Amino acid sequence: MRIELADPFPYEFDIDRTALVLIDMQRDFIEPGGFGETLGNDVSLLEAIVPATKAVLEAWREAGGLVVHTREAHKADLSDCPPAKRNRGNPTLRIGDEGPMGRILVAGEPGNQIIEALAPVEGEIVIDKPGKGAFYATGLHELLQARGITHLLFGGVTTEVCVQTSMREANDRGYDSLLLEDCTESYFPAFKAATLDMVRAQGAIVGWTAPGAALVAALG
Ligand code: C5J
Repeated sequence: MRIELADPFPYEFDIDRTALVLIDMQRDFIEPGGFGETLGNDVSLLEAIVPATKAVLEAWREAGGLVVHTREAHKADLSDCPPAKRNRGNPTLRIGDEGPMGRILVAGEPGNQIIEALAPVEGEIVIDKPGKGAFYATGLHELLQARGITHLLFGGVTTEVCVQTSMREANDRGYDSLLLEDCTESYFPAFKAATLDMVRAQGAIVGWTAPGAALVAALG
């Protein structure tokens, strides 16, 4: 298959060797009343990508492609949360504190669940990741290698933090990665725009970008 509209040049992939990776589409980042909003962020920016992401997810499932969902999630005892991550800055709520939807970034809490519209179905991989990158301390690379995956299609939030970090990790591990432009978002639109530019600069130094509809069209 080929996404003609991909930037900076067409992207070719074999569906059997490609996974759709949706990064951290969890309630606390996206839903009104969650952790993201308590930090003063405009979560409507992130909510706005849900329809395009759902359309891609449904088309990808229909085509039989592998789906990976990630959540930024720590163990309840925070043994996998470095003090440097927990103590940075002067936020009103820290990782592990009780937030509006349960303990912040703790596995199993209501706010840590993937939003209902994109909820994983049986057979899909769900990765709880303690870092920003999906490959750090997760075993994701081994799971993908065991399935012969060579290409990754990324969506999710936030573009310049967990999505970009994961895509760079994937690049260093040899995957050809594409970021779905309207299936990713940041609380800071300028950071999203800069990330898309950085990814595809210098002849796709990190990977490609393309609109979700271009992927759906390629799937036929
Ligand atoms: C993610 C974050 N998922 N911004 N986390 O990007 O802290």
